[in-house]
Amino acid sequence: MSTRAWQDDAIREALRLYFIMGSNNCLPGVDPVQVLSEAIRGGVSLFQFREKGSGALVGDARVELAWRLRELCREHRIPFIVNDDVELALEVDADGVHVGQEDEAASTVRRLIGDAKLLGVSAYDEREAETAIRCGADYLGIGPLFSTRTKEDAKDASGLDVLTQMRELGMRIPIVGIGGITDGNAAEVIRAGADGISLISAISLAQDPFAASNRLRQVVDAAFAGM
Ligand code: TZP
Ligand code: MG
Repeated sequence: MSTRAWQDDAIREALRLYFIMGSNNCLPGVDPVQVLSEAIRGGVSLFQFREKGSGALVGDARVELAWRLRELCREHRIPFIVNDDVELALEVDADGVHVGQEDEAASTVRRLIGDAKLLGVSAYDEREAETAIRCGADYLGIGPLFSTRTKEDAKDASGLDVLTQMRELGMRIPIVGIGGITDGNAAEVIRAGADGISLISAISLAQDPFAASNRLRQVVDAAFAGM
């Protein structure tokens, strides 16, 4: 029997519109707290704090921003996940941790965070997905599905077949697609087998993050309603 606190159905629900952001993903001069606040109002269902890459905050400023975003999520009952930093996740009592293939091993992270917190793992293909599941992932982030300019070291876009194939292979774990997702391709991602879409720039760089997330949420909900 699993002692995991999170059930798959609750995870799937949370993955619907999964917003990822760090301060350096926002337009110049725009407050990330304001962006997340508007994005939640528009329909974001889960948030990941990813403060990395060029221009990212470090030290106390990074921790302070994590706290502010964490509190905002708590206020709105939105799960708050920290990218690739178990120590920070424990410090702010995040709901989970997300790691990529180059980060700390998923099995190590699971041991450190226990079964009460969510563990998300990025995977590019079926092989990485299988390993992540074995190492204790609660959900997978599959991508980049489409080309992205946000992640400096991103692999080539895989296209949607990887999602279809994972489902055909019988992988039932909650999955969120990532990489170059917009309101124009979000419905295809859902129809290919994802439980939700995760994205950065389609919301973080939008002139109106409320309108952008509201539109994305409508597209995702409509895609599920039509299946
Ligand atoms: N992992 C794979 S692609 C990506 C990450 C973090 C970046 C996604 O950003 P965008 O702006 O939604 O393409
Ligand atoms: Mg990473």
